[in-house]
Amino acid sequence: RNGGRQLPYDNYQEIEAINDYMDSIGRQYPDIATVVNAAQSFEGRPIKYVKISNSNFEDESKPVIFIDGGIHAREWISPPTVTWAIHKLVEDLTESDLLDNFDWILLPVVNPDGYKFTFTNTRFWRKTRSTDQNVLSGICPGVDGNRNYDFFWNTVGTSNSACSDIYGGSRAFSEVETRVVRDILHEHLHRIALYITMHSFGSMILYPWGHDGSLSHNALGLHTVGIAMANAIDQHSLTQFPRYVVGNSALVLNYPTSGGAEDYAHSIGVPLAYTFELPGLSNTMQGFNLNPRYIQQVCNETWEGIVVGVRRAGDL
Ligand code: ING
Ligand code: ZN
Repeated sequence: RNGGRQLPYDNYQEIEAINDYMDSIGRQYPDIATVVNAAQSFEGRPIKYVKISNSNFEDESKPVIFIDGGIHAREWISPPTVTWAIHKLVEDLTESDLLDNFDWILLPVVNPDGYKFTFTNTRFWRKTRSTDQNVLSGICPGVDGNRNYDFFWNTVGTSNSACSDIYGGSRAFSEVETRVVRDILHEHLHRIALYITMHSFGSMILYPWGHDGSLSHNALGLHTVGIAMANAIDQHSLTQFPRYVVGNSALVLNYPTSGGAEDYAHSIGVPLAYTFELPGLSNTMQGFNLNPRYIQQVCNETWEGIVVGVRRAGDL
């Protein structure tokens, strides 16, 4: 199937393969899948996403589920969980309500420059690769995408120093990569029912507010749906994987952080906004190097969580 262009799930996925896969899906299933070249990254790579609908995405008749991955370059388990969602919806749909009742936007790699750099140069690179931030950026390129969103930007759990791994950038949305996510959120804001940004690692489902640890007006909904997703994942998981922990981002992490995607999405009105910290099976940097034998498992169990979250989102 798919002319040998299927993505691997027994090894990590290269950016070129992910982009080719999306293009191939768009060509093979034009009635369901539309590939959008949203922008070029700082280094000129396409930032692509897939819009999926079994009716007409543009008639705006259904709630939208928006999932992104790969904003942090080294978190290699994140993009495959998003490409797997594309696969399940477009190539292997077994539960038709997921397309009958929802439209989808799936963006596997927000930060293709950083992601590429982790394959070619520096395995544990986290940030983007932009160099126009300030005088230091020539020696210290890159901005932490998950500190670059415009909600309490540059206030806590972030850094002003371009050389820091949690550098928030010279201004909110300084990065074209985060602007792509921002623009998707705003374009479809009135009907985005659920937003998930995929990270690793730690086996956690985190919800706002991350910047101060307070609870939002929708904390009960966020917690209830978060628990339901975690239970579904745990039920389909392996004994050697930790059970998921669900809670407010600042409380679960033990530190507040500002300028994150999940806080931003919720602040502009997305009712259910989450950060998933996928499994890592380590307490060290080796958590980013989850053994590739587990990629398929993580994709499967994460998909089970997504399905439960989507159905709950539709009920609210
Ligand atoms: N962790 C997140 C980070 O950006 C996080 C933790 C979650 C911060 C939600 C803010 C909001 O630091 C990883 N692994 O990137
Ligand atoms: Zn991350």
